[in-house]
Amino acid sequence: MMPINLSDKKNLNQMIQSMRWYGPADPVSLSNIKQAGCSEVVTALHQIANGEVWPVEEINFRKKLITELGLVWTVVESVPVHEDIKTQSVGFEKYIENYKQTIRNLAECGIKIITYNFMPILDWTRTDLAYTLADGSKALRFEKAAFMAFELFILKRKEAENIYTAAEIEAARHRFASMSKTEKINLQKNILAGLPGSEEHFTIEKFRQALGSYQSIDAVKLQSHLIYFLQQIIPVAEDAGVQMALHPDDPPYSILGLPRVVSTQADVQTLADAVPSLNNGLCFCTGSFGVNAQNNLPAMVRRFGNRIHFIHLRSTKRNEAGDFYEDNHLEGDVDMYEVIKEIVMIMNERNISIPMRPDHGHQMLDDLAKKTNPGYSAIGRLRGLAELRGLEMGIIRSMQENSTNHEKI
Ligand code: CS2
Ligand code: MN
Repeated sequence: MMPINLSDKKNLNQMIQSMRWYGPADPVSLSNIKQAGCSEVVTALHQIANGEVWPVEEINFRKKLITELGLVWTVVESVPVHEDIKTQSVGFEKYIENYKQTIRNLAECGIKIITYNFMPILDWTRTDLAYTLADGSKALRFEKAAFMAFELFILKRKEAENIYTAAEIEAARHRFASMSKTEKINLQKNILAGLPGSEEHFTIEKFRQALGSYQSIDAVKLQSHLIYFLQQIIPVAEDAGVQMALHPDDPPYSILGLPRVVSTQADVQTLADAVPSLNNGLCFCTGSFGVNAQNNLPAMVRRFGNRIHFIHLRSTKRNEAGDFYEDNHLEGDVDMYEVIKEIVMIMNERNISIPMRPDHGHQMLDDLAKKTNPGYSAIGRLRGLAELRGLEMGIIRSMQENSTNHEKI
């Protein structure tokens, strides 16, 4: 895309501010979200079993709850993709047909941006849901040694012994020995059952079975299954005027020997080349892509700008051991200033506003005494959103000032 001349525009478009809402049982209410300054919420019908069609009546019922409060629902996060579609197991076509019908039904209700991911078995993964930071607030964290300890000594995945170095296995053994019984139980829970948005909950036995179903599926195969899925659903999305927004892998690399195919710029490029329609788009999650230091986020926003239909803003901080935790939204490894600058340029080139949400937040202040979905606290996300909107406003104002100064010269 060609950079625009900002002086041609009086008011630059800004991002649409939203928060994720898990439905009526979410301890963070719609009115909390409204008071945080959001104009929209992002939600999903979590009560519907993975793979089933979302009926129009249920979509409208949820929509009514939202609009009654003066909020808007334009983005779904997520319509989960059934495992049989990812593995192409016998009968998977039925689930693709159901997915198409859900796309049509959402469009009929006026909901036209659909987030989804293509991570095998597990959605996002963390080992620690209450990592205490220096200021006393709590963050989500992925600690490699703890994850390996789970894999080697709780799950007892034989093949894992061959993928880690002797030093890594030693570190994991050490870490495992240092854990209390409760810590071990929590670790297992966090990985297999604990995170909101992941639609599946596993026992160790069920999880071993699920891993077994991926034995013959490597990254090349999984990618071809994703491309097949896109070839099937994107024409339907085009017809219905729906933008599909694929969320990247979190973390953006293979775990537990499972392939992951939406982790890098090259991965996204392959999918865009295979199914060029712009309805085949992205949920640009800076926190997920940002864990891989090779991912140049501002450059990726520029490159895939036409395909970004939804944005998650969050920053992570990595270390050399391969651990990362979720940092304050304007700190950590993500250069949020550069990312938002690119987003503002892209939005104004496309002449649209793209919905965003602060992706996760710390538990802080009164959050610490409240039980919320991990990552989805009220005050922590409010802090993130407040910082992000301030940064965006500063960027927009200075862009406009620079262009008016140009005019004067
Ligand atoms: C997570 C996920 O990183 C994240 O945004 O909160 O729940 C994510 O939203 C889904 O995987 C998207 O499909
Ligand atoms: Mn995200």
